[in-house]
Amino acid sequence: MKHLGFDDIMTIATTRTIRAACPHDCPDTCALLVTVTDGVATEVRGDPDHPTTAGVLCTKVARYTERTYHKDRLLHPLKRIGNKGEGKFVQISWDEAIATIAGRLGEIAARNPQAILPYSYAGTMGLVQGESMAMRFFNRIGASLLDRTICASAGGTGYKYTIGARVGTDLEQFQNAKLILIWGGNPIASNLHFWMRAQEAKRRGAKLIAIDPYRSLSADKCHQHIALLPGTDSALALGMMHVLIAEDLLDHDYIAQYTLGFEQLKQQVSSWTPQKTAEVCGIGADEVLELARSYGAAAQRGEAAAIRVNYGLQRVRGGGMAVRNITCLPALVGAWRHAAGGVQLSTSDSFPKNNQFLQRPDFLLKQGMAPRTINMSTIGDDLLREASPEFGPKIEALIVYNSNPVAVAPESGAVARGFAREDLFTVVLEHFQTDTADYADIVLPATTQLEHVDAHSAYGHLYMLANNAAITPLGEAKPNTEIFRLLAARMGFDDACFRETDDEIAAQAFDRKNERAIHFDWDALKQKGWQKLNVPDAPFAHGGFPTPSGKCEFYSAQMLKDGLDPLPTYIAPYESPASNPQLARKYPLAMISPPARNFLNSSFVNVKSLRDTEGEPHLDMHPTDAAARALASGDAVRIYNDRGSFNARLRVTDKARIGLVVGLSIWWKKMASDGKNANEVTSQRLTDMGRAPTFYDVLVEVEKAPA
Ligand SMILES: Nc1nc2c(c(=O)[nH]1)N[C@H]1C(S)=C(S)[C@@H](COP(=O)(O)OP(=O)(O)OC[C@H]3O[C@@H](n4cnc5c(=O)[nH]c(N)nc54)[C@H](O)[C@@H]3O)O[C@H]1N2
Ligand SMILES: Nc1nc2c(c(=O)[nH]1)N[C@H]1C(S)=C(S)[C@@H](COP(=O)(O)OP(=O)(O)OC[C@H]3O[C@@H](n4cnc5c(=O)[nH]c(N)nc54)[C@H](O)[C@@H]3O)O[C@H]1N2
Ligand code: SF4
Ligand SMILES: [Mo]
Repeated sequence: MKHLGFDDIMTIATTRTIRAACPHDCPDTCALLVTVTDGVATEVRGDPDHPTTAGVLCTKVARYTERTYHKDRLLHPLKRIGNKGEGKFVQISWDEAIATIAGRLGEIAARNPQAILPYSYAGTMGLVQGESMAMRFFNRIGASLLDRTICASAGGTGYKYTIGARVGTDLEQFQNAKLILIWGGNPIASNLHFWMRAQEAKRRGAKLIAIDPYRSLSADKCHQHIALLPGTDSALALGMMHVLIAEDLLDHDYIAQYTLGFEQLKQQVSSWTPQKTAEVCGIGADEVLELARSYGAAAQRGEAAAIRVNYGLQRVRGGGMAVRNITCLPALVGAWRHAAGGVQLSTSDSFPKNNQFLQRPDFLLKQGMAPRTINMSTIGDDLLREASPEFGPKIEALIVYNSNPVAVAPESGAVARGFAREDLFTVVLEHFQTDTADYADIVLPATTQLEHVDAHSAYGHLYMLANNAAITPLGEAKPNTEIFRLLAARMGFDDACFRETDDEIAAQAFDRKNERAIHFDWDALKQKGWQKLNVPDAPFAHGGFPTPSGKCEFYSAQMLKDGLDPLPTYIAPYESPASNPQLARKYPLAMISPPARNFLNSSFVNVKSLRDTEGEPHLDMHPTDAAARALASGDAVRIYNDRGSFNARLRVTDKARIGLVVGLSIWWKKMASDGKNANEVTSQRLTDMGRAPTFYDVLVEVEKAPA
């Protein structure tokens, strides 16, 4: 037998498995196992022991090493030498980058700190690499605040008025439901681990009903698909309530004990007959009737009737009201009595996050500062605004991290014009040279999830997770936290909180004084990877809604105070043939641009294998609409309205209902043949509540693209 010599030992690879968490803006927040061989991450797997991940990852994150080690990763700080948007940069040192930024921000802050604006969203959902050190820094400066509305605030607000907080059915219960309404969501693409539970429920005999204007991947696999017009969900819920009340499919005891305003609700929905509802929603009256009966009858039989309401339906003018109306349904039929009944929109508020510690809003108070708030969903217009008494100072500096606004924010034309302003100082912290990074004065290379530490909550399940760093940072990349630490030091902020390490921050991410996180221990979490919150199985089986009245509020006094109808009502879209016939004569087609399965918003578009699977930007159109325009599958088409236009390859398919076109998104503009994407035609108008964007409230016309 040969004995191993020194050289042999040196060549034996050392392989370790690191526990991590998926950082992406996805409800599933998977627990990951990262295989690291000789300091190189070679594989990312789903943790088989984590109950909701169950060893399964989506196609995107299964390729996370491809993204991490991508040849285009930003590895050094860069300074712009070309025009804004052109993408010409040269490498500079970290010292020069930090000195330049600190110098410029210091000079602006001395005049008016509110001329500085952070712009960030959920590129990483980590509590540490998200808004901890960054917000401490901006609060210390007294910069303008950012209203983070781009995704979920319409539905979140509607839900809170009714239920009190974003708390709902536990993901781990859905397999026990007998009826599941998949409402405005495409879980095969965007909520895979819920879909797995729904499939298990189906195997156990449950009925799945999709409510979606488009026959999405998921709708296609449900027992029934109700293809309503976009933006009409609040009407469908009103029609369902009408039928439930008219046919007495109610839980009178639950209503009496745990709800507020039933008599007013009854009055309010009396006019919403199946016929009227069907007209507004563009479906059959029988569909309304059957849907309500299926839902009510399941509850009457004592079966768990569950609703997974997602965000697709709230990206329209009445998006907040739509979610509010839908969340009234479970209380009417007593579905909350079952752990597997009720509704889930988001589980965010189940997590007692220690935001006071993480973000230090007290810096503002201590300095007597009350900065204005800028809405991220109107960044286009706001960047183009001059100083005024109502608006305050012109925005002079923009620091972008965890977001790609030039691709994702509505009405791209205006956004790009704003970013192109010569007198705007823009810093972008990124992994890649995105559409937004092309407009930066300084680009800073950020670490990915494999290279830094973080603590995670979730919005689709109830586990706290730890992300250990698996590898050392590539090139000169630094974690967001470290970048803001360096900036704070250079600007002379000597508060102790700017010296805390990522581990020290993570260790206090959740509030241990709150009983739901009483068992939170960072060291233990790092070892195990995940830990469930301490919460009951059925959140509202015995009422206890966190609303002002403690009840599920069919009538909301708070809504009245906020200038809204206190009762469920219908709010028509801004742009639809019914609500705006004049506009529809010019632009007759409704357009939606929901997520493509192989992208995560605009992340992963630059990962070739995933982009190849999506192919190129497509537009799905019903055969009738295509025939009317003499268009055929494979045609290059131009989609346009008064705000702008973009090109796509046409797919003629009855997946899109008549009158609807669908462009799965969000493409990097520079990876499309015409340098544009769907947000060229979306508008900056906001929803009824939550000041959110109306991405799916858009009318367009489509023609053959000029050769
Ligand atoms: N693969 C993948 N997964 C993702 C994302 C991604 O980009 N890619 N994005 C993540 C993020 S940030 C989010 S917020 C979620 C979003 O995911 P979801 O909450 O599922 O929402 P959307 O994908 O916007 O829309 C889902 C479905 O709603 C439908 N829809 C559009 N308008 C209406 C309407 O008016 N009424 C009804 N009933 N349905 C409508 C669309 O056709 C689509 O099939 O997914 C997350 N997961
Ligand atoms: N037309 C249309 N537009 C939409 C939507 C739609 O359905 N249709 N969906 C909307 C929704 S729901 C959302 S949530 C928004 C999403 O919009 P964004 O939040 O902007 O999401 P992404 O496009 O994924 O961009 C995130 C960026 O953050 C970067 N990033 C990730 N991790 C880190 C990190 O640790 N540090 C730094 N510095 N950067 C990091 C990524 O590289 C990526 O470029 O888009 C919205 N826009
Ligand atoms: S994107 Fe969603 S499904 Fe995919 S790994 Fe991350 S959390 Fe899981
Ligand atoms: Mo989102």
